[in-house]
Amino acid sequence: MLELTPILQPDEMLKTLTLLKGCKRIVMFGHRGPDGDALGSNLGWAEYLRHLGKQVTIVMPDMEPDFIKWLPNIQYVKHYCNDDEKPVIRKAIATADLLCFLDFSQLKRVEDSTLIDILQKSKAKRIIIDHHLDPDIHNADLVISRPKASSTCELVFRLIYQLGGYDKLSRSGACNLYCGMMTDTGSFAYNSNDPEIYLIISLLLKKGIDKEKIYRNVFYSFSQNRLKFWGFLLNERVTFKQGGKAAIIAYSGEDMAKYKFKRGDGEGFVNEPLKVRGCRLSISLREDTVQQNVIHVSLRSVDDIPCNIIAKEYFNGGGHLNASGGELKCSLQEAVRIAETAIEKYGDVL
Ligand SMILES: [Mn+2]
Repeated sequence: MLELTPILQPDEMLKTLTLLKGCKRIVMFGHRGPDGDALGSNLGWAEYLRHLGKQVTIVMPDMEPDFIKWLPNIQYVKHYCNDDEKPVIRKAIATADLLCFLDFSQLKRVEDSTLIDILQKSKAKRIIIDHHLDPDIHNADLVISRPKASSTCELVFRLIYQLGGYDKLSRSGACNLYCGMMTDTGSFAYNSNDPEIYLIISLLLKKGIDKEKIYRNVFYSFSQNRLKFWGFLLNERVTFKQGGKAAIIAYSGEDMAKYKFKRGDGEGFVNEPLKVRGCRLSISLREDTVQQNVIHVSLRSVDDIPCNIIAKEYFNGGGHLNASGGELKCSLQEAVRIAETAIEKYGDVL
């Protein structure tokens, strides 16, 4: 019979229990551009902490995309980008005795200098729970970093389970955790070969979640504009390189305006070129809709092609082996040239 391997070593368990015991007011954070995993893990962990009698505030630097707006209890999430919510958030941080950073390895990922400043000044203890590489270990009292895990939601489930909180986990909490595991693995298409993941899923299903509905909510929720935008990108904005082994996607603010682009409309498109037989690396370059000369970069690969190393070397970024991101401060044309150089340099391993 398959059993869930404990996530915490005995010394980590002791540390976790001590930190949780010693706090009353907790503020939790997800990264900028929150995705299913960032929100799901925060909402799931918050539910557990509330069961322990803690006062919890969840803060996201900016708004979530439409395809995860339906998550249970998302209405309680605060957004630092909203001026009228800033005072509440600042007060919560000022009085907090514990800060939790989930799906979030580095403080700088908040990307707001005032917020970073407030966080750095806070005397509260800190916990990082994450599956990205290179966690900011010097800035935390406890780091639960598992880069091989499918998602932070998986880590949060394992934590709750080991801490004895599974019985009290609600259907809403289970739904949040399932959603993050599903979105971070492309619905269990990648990064999900660990058999224990399916044990976790069965434990979540026992809570009464409807995984088919969760799937439809996330993946079958395109607007007509978004579907047509994807058609446009496929036709006009994908270029294959190295005999089809790599692809570059590049689209401008003008392209987006034409299709009434909304946040999240480009999400997942970077995977499309990998559907072509033989294509092993895909690089997406998207102009920022507000700032000039800012290009958002997204990379996906298969097998052992190291997206994270390419992202670090060429795109001021990083991430996982097969899924990474970065950012360039240049024109879209210049970004395309950089992507071409990167693909050429890695041509031998493609
Ligand atoms: Mn994640």
